[in-house]
Amino acid sequence: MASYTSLSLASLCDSYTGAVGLQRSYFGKSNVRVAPFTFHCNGVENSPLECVREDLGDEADCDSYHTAGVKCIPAPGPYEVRLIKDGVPNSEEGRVEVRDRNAGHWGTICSDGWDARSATVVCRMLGHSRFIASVMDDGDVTPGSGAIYLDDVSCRGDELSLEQCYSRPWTVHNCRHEQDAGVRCILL
Ligand SMILES: [Ca+2]
Repeated sequence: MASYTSLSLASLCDSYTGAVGLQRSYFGKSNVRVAPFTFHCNGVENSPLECVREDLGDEADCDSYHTAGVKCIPAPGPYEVRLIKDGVPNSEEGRVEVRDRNAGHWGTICSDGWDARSATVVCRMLGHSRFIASVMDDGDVTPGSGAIYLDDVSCRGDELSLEQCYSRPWTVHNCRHEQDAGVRCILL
């Protein structure tokens, strides 16, 4: 039995931004003994051995079907955003699309946690300097297709780019395109 958060595994992936904990032998059943330990890490450790280890003892539910796994997601390059309205790019309002500037394909952002502070960062990334930013209701945003790159975005509002905000790791989400985030930049 493994008990961890994605943060606890981040230390296993020094050169990546995203680490996702995968439970219940996602990568296949192990044929070696599964150590009955829970690791409590805060993400800054250089090795899981530096984390506080809790021995769950012989009673633990630690058979070979409960092997922990880690998936490391390559860090995206600088983000680029655009707004899509009626199927074409619009400088002031629409569905927010984001891409890794070095990789190419556009994807969307989930509206979970999406608020005016995050919208402010999007308007700034679009090059606007004097504006009032607001979020569009899900029902006013035409759903996109393809990848959903960001979810649970949380910005302070003074960031220069969305990669400086908190979010789940790139491409990790629990959303549908009906929840694609939208932004309105009212220019002053
Ligand atoms: Ca979410």
